[in-house]
Amino acid sequence: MFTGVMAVSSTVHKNLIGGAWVGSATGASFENRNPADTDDLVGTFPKSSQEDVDRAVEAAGKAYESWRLTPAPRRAEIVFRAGQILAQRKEEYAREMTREMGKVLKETRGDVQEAIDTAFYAAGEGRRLFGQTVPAELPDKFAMSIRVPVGVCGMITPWNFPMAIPSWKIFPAIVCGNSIVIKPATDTPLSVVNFARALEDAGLPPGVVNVVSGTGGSVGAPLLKHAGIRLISFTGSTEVGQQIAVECARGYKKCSLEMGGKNAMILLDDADLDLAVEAALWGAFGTTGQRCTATSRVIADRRVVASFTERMVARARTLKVGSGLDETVEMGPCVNEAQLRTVESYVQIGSKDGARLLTGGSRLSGGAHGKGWFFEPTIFGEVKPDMRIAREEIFGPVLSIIPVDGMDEAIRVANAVEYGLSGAIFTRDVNKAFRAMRDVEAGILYVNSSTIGAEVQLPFGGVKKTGNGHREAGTTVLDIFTEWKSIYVDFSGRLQKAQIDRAD
Ligand code: UN1
Repeated sequence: MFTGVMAVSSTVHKNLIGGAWVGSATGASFENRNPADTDDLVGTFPKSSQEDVDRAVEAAGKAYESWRLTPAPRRAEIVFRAGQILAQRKEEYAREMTREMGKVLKETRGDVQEAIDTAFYAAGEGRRLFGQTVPAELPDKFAMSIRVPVGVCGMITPWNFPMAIPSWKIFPAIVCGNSIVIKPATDTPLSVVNFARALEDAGLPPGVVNVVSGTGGSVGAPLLKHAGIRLISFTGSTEVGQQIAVECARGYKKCSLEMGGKNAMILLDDADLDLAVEAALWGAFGTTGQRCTATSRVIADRRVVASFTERMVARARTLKVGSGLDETVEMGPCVNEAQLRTVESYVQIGSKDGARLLTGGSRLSGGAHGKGWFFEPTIFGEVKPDMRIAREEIFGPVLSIIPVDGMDEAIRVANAVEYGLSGAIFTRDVNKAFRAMRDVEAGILYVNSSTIGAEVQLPFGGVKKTGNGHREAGTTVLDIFTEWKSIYVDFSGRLQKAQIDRAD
């Protein structure tokens, strides 16, 4: 349980390499501070480099030899136990997560819950991991496909879902028999350390999961280039994802990328407006807008745009912004100063491009906001589809309302961006709902609900510059973390030639 003492304590944290918690090879470390109160030092973490990465990859390679031979149901039982441990520690880990990255407690509890859900789902796969048996074209011959692990996997994870996203990758990866080196985001290493502790306490053998903290340049880059790494799994910006893809191509590594979004909620003239307002509020300002699934555009039919906008602005003004550790707060800070500056610059860009700033637009300082990176919930109206705020990912609490004439234009505008992660439509017309399901270019689509809040048992990912064709979660994640092997067993006792030995 949370105590007052924990809120002011800070700890020296270590890397996890080969089952031992160790400092960086150089002894260097970096600070992790609370974005709601920068006087609050959450802890220090190893500032690692090439040498630490080399050791971790070596440990992972060694562990892989026996882990890949451990029966998948046994591997999965450890994952199941880790899920149970996370459930016991949910409150503690949620509080530490809020303290290190700012989102409100009910959301960090949700983040840990998403990891628990993933554990239980992935654990079930330990007794499935289905392959196929198919008929062979020759007599006395058997044909089947099986899934085999990829090897040592490198993972580079973001700060906005500091435990859920590592869990999407790590749990299925280890059920499949891989071993891991993970570089957590520099803003949120503690949640990955906590996650690794749960795995350790669940009985995971040393070296199967290794944690190396540090920057993209000094840990991410060596990980990408390391010859011992067979796969890189990345969630983060589209720009960095592209660099990773290029580097993986050079090294012939398998690579799965989960990147940006510019998600639209389409609001038709028959929509339940009160419901749409609540959904847009949650989608745009939940996690301070820092989700790749965040609602950053509402594309509204002109017949309802005024009344939607009026209600939306009124509700946004009531949102309580502050420290996520305060249960009454609805929106926490931006994760760091750089993110806050990006949001500020997009507000300037939006105003300069001629959009109408309807509410927010400024940093909150003074009083309870004096020591954190707080920004007002911000809404722009009369946004045109070609404006930068309507096209570029902001990753902050900024919503653009784009008026359109009818459904055809709404879909055109929704699709006129480079991303395609999530989308939503609000309508009571089932025919229109099905058209949106078919025509919106996105990996996830919601009918009469917000663009955020995916469940772990369906594929998660997107099209265009959002992804590179892979899907995490669901059973599709197994295609990332296994390779297919096709097996032919000829029990005829003679050499049979496929395609050639036939009667005609
Ligand atoms: C992300 O923002 O990177 O669907 C992940 C959702 C969450 C996950 C978001 N379950 O919004």
